[in-house]
Amino acid sequence: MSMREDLERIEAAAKEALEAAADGKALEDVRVKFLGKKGELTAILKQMGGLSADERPQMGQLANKVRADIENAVSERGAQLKELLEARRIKEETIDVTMPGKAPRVGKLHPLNKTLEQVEEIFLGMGFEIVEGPEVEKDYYCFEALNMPPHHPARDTQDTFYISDSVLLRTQTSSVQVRVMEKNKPPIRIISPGRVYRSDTIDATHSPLFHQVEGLVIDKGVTMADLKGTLELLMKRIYGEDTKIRLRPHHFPYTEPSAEVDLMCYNCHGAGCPMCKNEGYIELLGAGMVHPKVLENCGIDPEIYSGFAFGIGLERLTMGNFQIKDMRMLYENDVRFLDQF
Ligand code: 2NL
Repeated sequence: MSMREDLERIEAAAKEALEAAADGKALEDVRVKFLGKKGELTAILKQMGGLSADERPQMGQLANKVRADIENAVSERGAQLKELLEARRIKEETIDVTMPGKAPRVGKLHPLNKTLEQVEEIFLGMGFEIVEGPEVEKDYYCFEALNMPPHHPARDTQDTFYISDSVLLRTQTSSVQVRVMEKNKPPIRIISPGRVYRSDTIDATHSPLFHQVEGLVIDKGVTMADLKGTLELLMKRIYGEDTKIRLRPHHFPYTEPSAEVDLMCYNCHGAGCPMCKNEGYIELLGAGMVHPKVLENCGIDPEIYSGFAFGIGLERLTMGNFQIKDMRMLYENDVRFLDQF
């Protein structure tokens, strides 16, 4: 076969191979195969020495043309591939904006947190601060400072989770307020929301873990009227402006006098109905004037200062607010239930 035929065959083969090259890697392989140092064209050129003197320049010229042609074809195919691949990529990445979307599931606040936020908002509006403290507490802050000495029935192992003789899960958030009184001078205006623990058997109105919002106001000249006004405002904001409250005498070791506070039945507005067992009122919380001994224990002079305190069960408030009949629903995390609030 003549060299001319060889060169023409190489050019045709190169063009065919370029046509078949489908990506950058294949294109480069073709380039090396035909134009590289160990490529087919180089192999032919090495045979130039065996040609006659008048054939040599002709073949040289033809070889150069073939090389230039193949080089052009390589870069042309390169540009073509680039466009082709880009077009394919764009096609593959096309998003159909008319397809229906996947609606994200949006969570919502738990009814307990909803009520708590509402209560916090109301007290912040009255100039109270929100204070939190430890759930694992010293006996002193939970009982002793609150006028409940070692053998007081309220600290019975029956309803208290002890961790050691002097450390326990707090049974009320009063412990937080004792800590505040120890460290601060009056005036004090705080609420302390949080989890509390008592060894109760679970039923529709009891749980060993529940939530409290306690409140404390200490200043000169604070009276029971301030207590009643504050609680009345709270309940009017939550249950409506026509809501009334009622105070009944009670006993707590840490307040004197003490009262249980009833809420006008939100179902019958005081007329009497099955909801309030014909009472017209529903028991809601405990409160009273801070016992002088408690003030003394916390370094506050009861001859100069007085104050009121109250403890609200957040569960009970929430159940009343949203008409929930069974407390257990608040802990079961059944989305069908929680979705309703
Ligand atoms: C209830 C009633 C109450 C208090 C909590 C309190 C706090 C301090 C001093 C005095 Cl630092 N009292 N808190 C007062 C009266 C009642 O809770 O039914 N708890 C379950």
